[in-house]
Amino acid sequence: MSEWPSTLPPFLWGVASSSHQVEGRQPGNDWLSWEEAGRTRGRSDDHIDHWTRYREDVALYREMGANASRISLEWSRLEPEPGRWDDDAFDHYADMLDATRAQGLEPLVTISHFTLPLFVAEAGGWLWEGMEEAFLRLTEKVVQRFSQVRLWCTINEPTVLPLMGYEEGVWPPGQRSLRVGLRVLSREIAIHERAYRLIKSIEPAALVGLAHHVVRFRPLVNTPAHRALAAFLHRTFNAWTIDHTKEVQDFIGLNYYSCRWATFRRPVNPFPNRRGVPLTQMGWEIDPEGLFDLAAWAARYGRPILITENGIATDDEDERARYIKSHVGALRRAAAGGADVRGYFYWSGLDNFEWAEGYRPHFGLAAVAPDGTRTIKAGAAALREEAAAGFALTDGRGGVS
Ligand code: IFM
Repeated sequence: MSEWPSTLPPFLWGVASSSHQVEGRQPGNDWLSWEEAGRTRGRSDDHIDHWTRYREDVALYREMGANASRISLEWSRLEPEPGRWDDDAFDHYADMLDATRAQGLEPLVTISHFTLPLFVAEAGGWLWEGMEEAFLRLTEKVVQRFSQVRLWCTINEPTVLPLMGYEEGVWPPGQRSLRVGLRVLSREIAIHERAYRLIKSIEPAALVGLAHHVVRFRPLVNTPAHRALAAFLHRTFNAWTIDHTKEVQDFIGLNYYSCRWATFRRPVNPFPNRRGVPLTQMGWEIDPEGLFDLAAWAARYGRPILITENGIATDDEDERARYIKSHVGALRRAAAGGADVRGYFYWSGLDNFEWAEGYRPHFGLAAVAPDGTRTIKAGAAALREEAAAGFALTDGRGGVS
């Protein structure tokens, strides 16, 4: 059982992003190659340029009411060739983290958020036999160098990468095999376990976890068979990964966006939408109650819960504000019921590059013009208001502070 350290803010109000989605000036990684091969709706470019505008951005996050920022490290910058570490890139990230802390924002740092250096991807990516050792070398280097970081996430969405890249084939490396996808997932879990132990051996006080994508599965029709199917999908997609890593997670990090409806309609698709309901720019249904259910469910693991991502792609700022308020409200209810919720990270601070979907989905609390000018959107006020209202904590055993 892990406790929440008194040295951290009692509740983290954060914004989340990842290197490839906002930094620009990428030196070359598997996603850039995928984009160059025409596999995405448009290519990522340098207009956001968080890599050089990070000071402005962390000030903006502060203005949005945040006291935390989740970022990821771009492995291809830190180790552009096997064993060649780029000191300038390390220094640059150190500056970024210092600037983050100087704004009063607690950094939560993800080591791997989907992208891989070319030398790793070309050797076989997550299935390369040298992957585990390479990932651990990177982990050791970054944890030793960035000792100001107290919250580490080893791997972002370990189930999404195998699904999109190895089963559906719409992300790199473009394979289409469930069997291979499952091998990737078990490899990620094994790597997480070793990385967790390594980080704790270097920084025993750091909190280490995953950011796990969860979906609320609901029965499309209220029959025992549909309920059983929804429960099965929950066990396989949501619970399995946490069940297999619960001894090596100091917090349960959940990325939650939406629900999906369990149905036997053909072709069989474990992630169908309901028909005739409003959907976001990502084609996802809005279901704050799903976040309540999943936070309440995750309380069983006896760890602090961080919502490491939650957000909406829309151009309707009233809708964005309602989304934030209803989801934070759901979390407040889960906490009142005993879930030890310690953070809410909105995805994302800035409009950014949404992988295969390109720049069209607008998740950001701030818009970014082609010349890089940032403009905070009206919907961002919802995060500021929620943060100002504070969050009633529970100790996970029914006590409230
Ligand atoms: O943009 C992504 C992020 O990289 C991982 N989680 C889901 C987000 C929205 O699709």
